Amino acid sequence: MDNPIFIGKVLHDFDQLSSTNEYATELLSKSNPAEGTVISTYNQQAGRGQIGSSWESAPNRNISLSVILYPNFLQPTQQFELNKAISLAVRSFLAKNLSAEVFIKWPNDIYVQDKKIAGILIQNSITSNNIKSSVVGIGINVNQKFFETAPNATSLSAQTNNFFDLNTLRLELFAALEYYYLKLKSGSFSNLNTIYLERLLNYNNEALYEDVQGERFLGTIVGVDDLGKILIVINGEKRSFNIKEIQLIQ
Ligand code: BT5
Repeated sequence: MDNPIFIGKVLHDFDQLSSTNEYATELLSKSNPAEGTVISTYNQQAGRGQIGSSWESAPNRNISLSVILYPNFLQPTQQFELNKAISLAVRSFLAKNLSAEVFIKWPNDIYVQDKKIAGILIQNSITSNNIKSSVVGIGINVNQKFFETAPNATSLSAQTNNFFDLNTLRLELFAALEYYYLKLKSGSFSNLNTIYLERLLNYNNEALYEDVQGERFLGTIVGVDDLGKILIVINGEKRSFNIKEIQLIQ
Protein backbone atom coordinates (compact mmCIF):
# COMPACT_ATOMS: atom_id res chain seq x y z
CA MET A 1 0.00 0.00 0.00
CA ASP A 2 1.32 3.41 -0.97
CA ASN A 3 1.26 6.55 1.10
CA PRO A 4 -2.26 7.93 1.24
CA ILE A 5 -2.91 10.71 -1.24
CA PHE A 6 -6.08 12.21 0.07
CA ILE A 7 -7.15 10.50 3.29
CA GLY A 8 -5.60 12.46 6.14
CA LYS A 9 -4.12 15.12 3.86
CA VAL A 10 -6.28 17.58 5.76
CA LEU A 11 -5.96 16.53 9.39
CA HIS A 12 -7.69 18.30 12.27
CA ASP A 13 -5.91 17.01 15.34
CA PHE A 14 -7.37 17.78 18.77
CA ASP A 15 -5.82 17.36 22.23
CA GLN A 16 -9.28 16.34 23.34
CA LEU A 17 -12.75 16.17 21.87
CA SER A 18 -16.08 14.79 22.99
CA SER A 19 -16.74 12.85 19.77
CA THR A 20 -14.94 13.01 16.43
CA ASN A 21 -18.11 11.92 14.61
CA GLU A 22 -20.06 14.71 16.24
CA TYR A 23 -17.38 17.27 15.29
CA ALA A 24 -17.15 15.99 11.69
CA THR A 25 -20.94 16.14 11.29
CA GLU A 26 -20.97 19.71 12.55
CA LEU A 27 -18.09 20.67 10.24
CA LEU A 28 -19.99 19.21 7.27
CA SER A 29 -23.11 21.14 8.18
CA LYS A 30 -21.36 24.50 8.08
CA SER A 31 -18.59 24.09 5.49
CA ASN A 32 -17.43 22.03 2.57
CA PRO A 33 -14.45 20.02 3.85
CA ALA A 34 -12.19 18.33 1.30
CA GLU A 35 -12.79 14.63 0.74
CA GLY A 36 -10.54 12.65 3.06
CA THR A 37 -10.50 15.29 5.80
CA VAL A 38 -9.81 13.59 9.12
CA ILE A 39 -10.90 14.68 12.58
CA SER A 40 -8.71 12.93 15.11
CA THR A 41 -8.05 12.91 18.83
CA TYR A 42 -6.16 10.62 21.19
CA ASN A 43 -8.41 11.80 24.00
CA GLN A 44 -12.05 11.28 23.06
CA GLN A 45 -14.30 11.82 26.02
CA ALA A 46 -17.78 10.87 24.86
CA GLY A 47 -17.29 8.49 21.94
CA ARG A 48 -20.43 7.15 20.33
CA GLY A 49 -21.38 3.68 19.15
CA GLN A 50 -24.43 2.55 17.17
CA ILE A 51 -27.90 3.54 18.33
CA GLY A 52 -27.13 5.29 21.59
CA SER A 53 -24.28 3.11 22.84
CA SER A 54 -20.93 4.57 23.87
CA TRP A 55 -17.28 3.99 23.01
CA GLU A 56 -14.70 3.80 25.79
CA SER A 57 -11.20 5.20 25.32
CA ALA A 58 -8.63 6.02 28.01
CA PRO A 59 -6.69 9.26 27.34
CA ASN A 60 -3.69 9.11 24.99
CA ARG A 61 -3.81 5.36 24.49
CA ASN A 62 -6.00 4.84 21.44
CA ILE A 63 -6.98 6.05 17.98
CA SER A 64 -10.36 7.78 17.64
CA LEU A 65 -10.98 9.47 14.34
CA SER A 66 -13.56 10.30 11.69
CA VAL A 67 -12.97 10.53 7.96
CA ILE A 68 -15.19 12.69 5.75
CA LEU A 69 -15.99 11.04 2.42
CA TYR A 70 -18.28 11.85 -0.50
CA PRO A 71 -19.20 8.44 -1.93
CA ASN A 72 -21.80 9.92 -4.27
CA PHE A 73 -21.13 7.09 -6.72
CA LEU A 74 -23.19 4.92 -4.32
CA GLN A 75 -26.98 4.80 -4.38
CA PRO A 76 -28.86 4.92 -1.08
CA THR A 77 -29.48 1.14 -1.39
CA GLN A 78 -25.72 0.57 -1.65
CA GLN A 79 -24.79 2.00 1.74
CA PHE A 80 -23.55 -1.33 3.01
CA GLU A 81 -20.91 -1.47 0.25
CA LEU A 82 -19.12 1.35 2.07
CA ASN A 83 -19.36 -0.58 5.36
CA LYS A 84 -17.71 -3.55 3.68
CA ALA A 85 -14.81 -1.50 2.29
CA ILE A 86 -14.18 0.30 5.59
CA SER A 87 -14.41 -2.91 7.66
CA LEU A 88 -11.93 -4.60 5.32
CA ALA A 89 -9.54 -1.65 5.56
CA VAL A 90 -9.59 -1.61 9.38
CA ARG A 91 -9.29 -5.39 9.50
CA SER A 92 -6.32 -5.52 7.15
CA PHE A 93 -4.54 -2.68 8.97
CA LEU A 94 -4.95 -4.55 12.29
CA ALA A 95 -3.93 -7.90 10.81
CA LYS A 96 -0.60 -6.35 9.74
CA ASN A 97 0.11 -5.49 13.37
CA LEU A 98 -0.96 -8.79 14.91
CA SER A 99 -0.07 -12.43 14.49
CA ALA A 100 -3.52 -13.64 15.59
CA GLU A 101 -6.36 -13.86 13.07
CA VAL A 102 -8.57 -10.81 12.78
CA PHE A 103 -12.24 -11.14 11.80
CA ILE A 104 -15.10 -8.86 10.91
CA LYS A 105 -18.08 -9.53 13.11
CA TRP A 106 -21.17 -8.53 11.18
CA PRO A 107 -21.93 -5.82 10.46
CA ASN A 108 -18.65 -4.03 11.13
CA ASP A 109 -17.02 -4.84 14.44
CA ILE A 110 -13.44 -6.02 14.31
CA TYR A 111 -12.61 -9.03 16.45
CA VAL A 112 -9.52 -10.93 17.53
CA GLN A 113 -10.65 -14.35 18.75
CA ASP A 114 -13.76 -13.53 20.78
CA LYS A 115 -12.79 -9.97 21.70
CA LYS A 116 -13.53 -6.64 20.07
CA ILE A 117 -10.47 -4.60 19.09
CA ALA A 118 -12.09 -1.90 16.93
CA GLY A 119 -15.48 -0.36 16.25
CA ILE A 120 -16.84 1.54 13.26
CA LEU A 121 -19.69 4.04 13.14
CA ILE A 122 -20.63 5.28 9.66
CA GLN A 123 -23.15 8.10 9.45
CA ASN A 124 -24.37 8.84 5.92
CA SER A 125 -26.25 11.79 4.62
CA ILE A 126 -28.36 10.63 1.67
CA THR A 127 -30.43 12.18 -1.10
CA SER A 128 -32.99 10.25 -3.15
CA ASN A 129 -30.25 9.41 -5.67
CA ASN A 130 -27.06 8.83 -3.79
CA ILE A 131 -24.94 9.15 -0.67
CA LYS A 132 -24.11 12.83 -0.36
CA SER A 133 -21.53 12.54 2.39
CA SER A 134 -20.29 10.08 4.98
CA VAL A 135 -18.71 10.46 8.36
CA VAL A 136 -16.69 7.31 8.89
CA GLY A 137 -15.89 7.00 12.59
CA ILE A 138 -13.25 4.51 13.67
CA GLY A 139 -12.11 3.59 17.16
CA ILE A 140 -9.04 1.36 17.50
CA ASN A 141 -7.91 -0.01 20.86
CA VAL A 142 -4.15 0.38 20.82
CA ASN A 143 -2.22 0.81 24.09
CA GLN A 144 -5.11 0.48 26.58
CA LYS A 145 -5.01 -2.89 28.32
CA PHE A 146 -7.93 -2.65 30.75
CA PHE A 147 -11.44 -1.45 29.99
CA GLU A 148 -13.98 -0.26 32.55
CA THR A 149 -17.21 -0.54 30.61
CA ALA A 150 -16.34 -3.00 27.86
CA PRO A 151 -15.51 -6.41 29.33
CA ASN A 152 -15.19 -7.90 25.87
CA ALA A 153 -12.54 -5.46 24.63
CA THR A 154 -8.97 -6.16 23.65
CA SER A 155 -6.23 -4.01 22.11
CA LEU A 156 -3.08 -4.26 20.02
CA SER A 157 -1.06 -3.93 23.21
CA ALA A 158 -3.10 -6.53 25.14
CA GLN A 159 -2.60 -8.95 22.26
CA THR A 160 1.11 -8.42 21.69
CA ASN A 161 2.53 -6.86 24.88
CA ASN A 162 4.08 -4.18 22.68
CA PHE A 163 3.64 -0.43 22.89
CA PHE A 164 2.56 1.22 19.62
CA ASP A 165 3.25 4.70 18.27
CA LEU A 166 -0.16 6.23 17.58
CA ASN A 167 0.98 8.63 14.84
CA THR A 168 2.67 5.84 12.88
CA LEU A 169 -0.36 3.58 13.19
CA ARG A 170 -2.69 6.35 12.13
CA LEU A 171 -0.78 6.78 8.86
CA GLU A 172 -0.98 3.04 8.20
CA LEU A 173 -4.71 3.20 8.83
CA PHE A 174 -5.10 6.07 6.34
CA ALA A 175 -3.26 4.06 3.68
CA ALA A 176 -5.48 1.00 4.22
CA LEU A 177 -8.63 3.13 4.13
CA GLU A 178 -7.56 4.80 0.92
CA TYR A 179 -6.70 1.48 -0.74
CA TYR A 180 -10.11 -0.06 0.00
CA TYR A 181 -12.06 3.13 -0.66
CA LEU A 182 -10.49 3.45 -4.11
CA LYS A 183 -11.30 -0.22 -4.77
CA LEU A 184 -14.91 0.58 -3.92
CA LYS A 185 -14.87 3.70 -6.07
CA SER A 186 -13.59 1.69 -9.03
CA GLY A 187 -16.73 -0.46 -8.76
CA SER A 188 -15.16 -3.69 -7.43
CA PHE A 189 -18.31 -4.55 -5.47
CA SER A 190 -18.29 -8.27 -6.08
CA ASN A 191 -14.60 -8.60 -5.26
CA LEU A 192 -15.10 -6.65 -2.01
CA ASN A 193 -18.09 -8.81 -1.17
CA THR A 194 -16.02 -11.98 -1.67
CA ILE A 195 -13.23 -10.74 0.61
CA TYR A 196 -15.74 -9.45 3.16
CA LEU A 197 -17.32 -12.91 3.40
CA GLU A 198 -13.90 -14.58 3.63
CA ARG A 199 -13.12 -12.42 6.65
CA LEU A 200 -16.56 -12.62 8.25
CA LEU A 201 -16.68 -14.37 11.63
CA ASN A 202 -18.66 -17.62 11.42
CA TYR A 203 -19.26 -17.43 7.69
CA ASN A 204 -20.36 -20.94 6.68
CA ASN A 205 -19.91 -22.14 10.28
CA GLU A 206 -22.78 -23.19 12.49
CA ALA A 207 -23.10 -21.06 15.64
CA LEU A 208 -25.60 -20.25 18.38
CA TYR A 209 -27.64 -17.05 18.04
CA GLU A 210 -30.32 -15.27 20.03
CA ASP A 211 -33.06 -13.11 18.50
CA VAL A 212 -34.78 -10.10 20.10
CA GLN A 213 -37.48 -12.34 21.58
CA GLY A 214 -34.74 -14.19 23.49
CA GLU A 215 -35.14 -17.32 21.39
CA ARG A 216 -31.91 -19.23 20.80
CA PHE A 217 -31.14 -21.28 17.72
CA LEU A 218 -28.29 -22.77 15.73
CA GLY A 219 -27.70 -21.09 12.40
CA THR A 220 -25.15 -20.73 9.64
CA ILE A 221 -24.26 -17.38 8.06
CA VAL A 222 -24.47 -17.75 4.28
CA GLY A 223 -24.15 -14.12 3.21
CA VAL A 224 -25.20 -10.52 3.57
CA ASP A 225 -27.94 -9.02 1.38
CA ASP A 226 -27.65 -5.77 -0.60
CA LEU A 227 -29.05 -3.76 2.30
CA GLY A 228 -26.54 -5.25 4.71
CA LYS A 229 -28.90 -7.66 6.46
CA ILE A 230 -27.25 -10.86 7.57
CA LEU A 231 -28.51 -14.05 5.90
CA ILE A 232 -28.62 -17.06 8.19
CA VAL A 233 -29.84 -20.57 7.43
CA ILE A 234 -31.83 -21.92 10.38
CA ASN A 235 -33.29 -25.43 10.11
CA GLY A 236 -32.87 -25.36 6.35
CA GLU A 237 -34.67 -22.02 5.98
CA LYS A 238 -32.84 -18.83 4.94
CA ARG A 239 -33.76 -15.83 7.09
CA SER A 240 -32.48 -12.25 7.17
CA PHE A 241 -31.84 -10.11 10.22
CA ASN A 242 -31.19 -6.44 10.71
CA ILE A 243 -28.65 -4.96 13.10
CA LYS A 244 -29.66 -5.47 16.76
CA GLU A 245 -32.27 -8.11 15.75
CA ILE A 246 -29.85 -10.91 16.44
CA GLN A 247 -26.76 -11.57 18.47
CA LEU A 248 -24.12 -14.23 18.44
CA ILE A 249 -24.01 -16.28 21.63
CA GLN A 250 -21.10 -18.57 20.76
C1 BT5 B 1 -19.29 0.64 17.66
O1 BT5 B 1 -20.58 0.71 18.13
O2 BT5 B 1 -18.54 -0.29 17.79
C2 BT5 B 1 -18.83 1.92 16.99
C3 BT5 B 1 -17.75 2.61 17.74
C4 BT5 B 1 -17.22 3.79 16.98
C5 BT5 B 1 -16.27 4.60 17.80
C6 BT5 B 1 -15.63 5.68 16.96
S1 BT5 B 1 -14.33 6.47 17.79
C7 BT5 B 1 -14.26 7.73 16.62
C8 BT5 B 1 -15.69 8.02 16.22
N1 BT5 B 1 -16.29 9.06 17.03
C9 BT5 B 1 -17.30 8.59 17.79
O3 BT5 B 1 -17.95 9.25 18.61
N2 BT5 B 1 -17.47 7.27 17.53
C10 BT5 B 1 -16.56 6.80 16.51
P1 BT5 B 1 -21.38 -0.53 18.68
O4 BT5 B 1 -21.32 -1.66 17.68
O5 BT5 B 1 -22.70 0.01 19.07
O6 BT5 B 1 -20.57 -1.00 19.93
C11 BT5 B 1 -20.59 -0.27 21.13
C12 BT5 B 1 -20.41 -1.30 22.24
O7 BT5 B 1 -19.06 -1.80 22.22
C13 BT5 B 1 -20.61 -0.68 23.63
O8 BT5 B 1 -21.93 -0.77 24.03
C14 BT5 B 1 -19.68 -1.55 24.50
O9 BT5 B 1 -20.34 -2.76 24.84
C15 BT5 B 1 -18.56 -1.94 23.54
N3 BT5 B 1 -17.41 -1.06 23.68
C16 BT5 B 1 -17.35 0.22 24.11
N4 BT5 B 1 -16.10 0.69 24.05
C17 BT5 B 1 -15.34 -0.32 23.56
C18 BT5 B 1 -13.96 -0.46 23.25
N5 BT5 B 1 -13.09 0.53 23.41
N6 BT5 B 1 -13.55 -1.65 22.76
C19 BT5 B 1 -14.39 -2.68 22.55
N7 BT5 B 1 -15.70 -2.61 22.84
C20 BT5 B 1 -16.18 -1.44 23.32
